[in-house]
Amino acid sequence: MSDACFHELFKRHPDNPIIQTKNVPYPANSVFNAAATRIGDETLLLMRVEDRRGISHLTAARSPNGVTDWIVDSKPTLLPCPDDYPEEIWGIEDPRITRMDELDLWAVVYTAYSRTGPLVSLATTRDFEKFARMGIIMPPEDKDAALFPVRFDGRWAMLHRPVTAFAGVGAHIWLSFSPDMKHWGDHQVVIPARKGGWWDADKIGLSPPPLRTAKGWMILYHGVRTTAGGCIYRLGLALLDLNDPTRVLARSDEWIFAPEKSYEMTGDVDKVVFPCGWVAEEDQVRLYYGGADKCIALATGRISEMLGWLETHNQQDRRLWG
Ligand code: BMA
Repeated sequence: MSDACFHELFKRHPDNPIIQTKNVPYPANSVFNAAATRIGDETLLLMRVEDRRGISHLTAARSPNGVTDWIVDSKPTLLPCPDDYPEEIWGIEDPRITRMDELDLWAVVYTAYSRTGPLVSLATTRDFEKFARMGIIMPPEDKDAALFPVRFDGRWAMLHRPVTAFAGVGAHIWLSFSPDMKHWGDHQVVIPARKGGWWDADKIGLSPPPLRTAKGWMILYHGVRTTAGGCIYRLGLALLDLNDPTRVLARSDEWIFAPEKSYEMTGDVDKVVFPCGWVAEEDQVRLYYGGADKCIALATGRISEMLGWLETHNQQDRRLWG
């Protein structure tokens, strides 16, 4: 299908990229892959900032409308703390924020870059100034994790992406449960990577946290296609049952968003769109994504259009997956 007849579900903001290294008030190599939430009337991004050694930390930016007038913290908001948390030796990356109304706090799940590979860590906060670290919650190699905002039969739930040979070759999206957010079990693959020529063959991962809709939990995930010219990070949709997120109600056949613009095609890592946050206001969603591991961009979509599109692009016949 040509671009001309593909109805874009997410429209890029004309002022993209909305945040670049020059907007960070201290020296940095890149700013990208930001988590997002609402805090009062403001939109808050918790951005991955890579310093000029190559080590990442997290810095908050706040905007009254989620589009312009960003005020970026004058210094790093959450730095790696390898003295107390040795797994953070090579930085902290790619956060996902979930608002936990029951606990009146935000949970921030992030990748800690340890000597033995990436793993999943958790911190909580009530103000994005002070954070309470809970340490490692998934051992290496694991990343692309986010919590659901509610419990299921009394247990918290988390999507994540371990790399293990357990479910065959490939990196798949798993679902795990916990009584306390610290101890996790009942692990299961919920969305496997497809194989062969698929856009999401062999390696996929959750992008922003699951988004509650009337028809199910909307999942936006990235698929990593390996080509002779390098990797391409594209995005697709899935829908999980509202009461039982182990049930996949729909999964898109085609990708819905792919690197096209110069700020997505060229950067520290070319051909990457990598969202870690979205903010919904009624039917509208603002999607914040990293462009080519260099900058932050914004695209907007409608939940009703995503749900409608999934109905006609639901591909669940596993025989075709490989
Ligand atoms: C993934 C993560 C992301 C990054 C992407 C493309 O594995 O490390 O932080 O944006 O690769 O380089």
